[in-house]
Amino acid sequence: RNHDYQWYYEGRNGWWKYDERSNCDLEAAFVRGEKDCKLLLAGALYRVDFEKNLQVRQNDQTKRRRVRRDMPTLPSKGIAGIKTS
Ligand code: V3L
Repeated sequence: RNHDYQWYYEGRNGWWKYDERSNCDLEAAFVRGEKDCKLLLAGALYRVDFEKNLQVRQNDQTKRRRVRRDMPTLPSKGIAGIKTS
């Protein structure tokens, strides 16, 4: 359940953590050396491209956010749109 790494996506002025399930899926795909990972997020299908470090919405490819894999202690806005602290 706990990981050495956390995946983040870009918000307006900071980074959001992915929810735990998505984080597990991303990390597993990444360590397997896959080039991307498909995720269902807030009701829409997205693709996270590990080569470009981008999250792209599949039904509107103009909807793009930067992603990063970093320490779980990186300052963040919260988890999957839920603000913390
Ligand atoms: N996990 C959860 N929700 C997401 C994700 C994700 N990985 N990606 C997009 N959404 P788009 P501020 C985000 C949501 O990229 O104030 C945040 O989680 C996204 O939510 O255009 O700008 C916040 O809830 C957005 O509501 O396809 O930092 C919210 O934005 C919707 O999917 C505001 O964050 C469309 O995103």
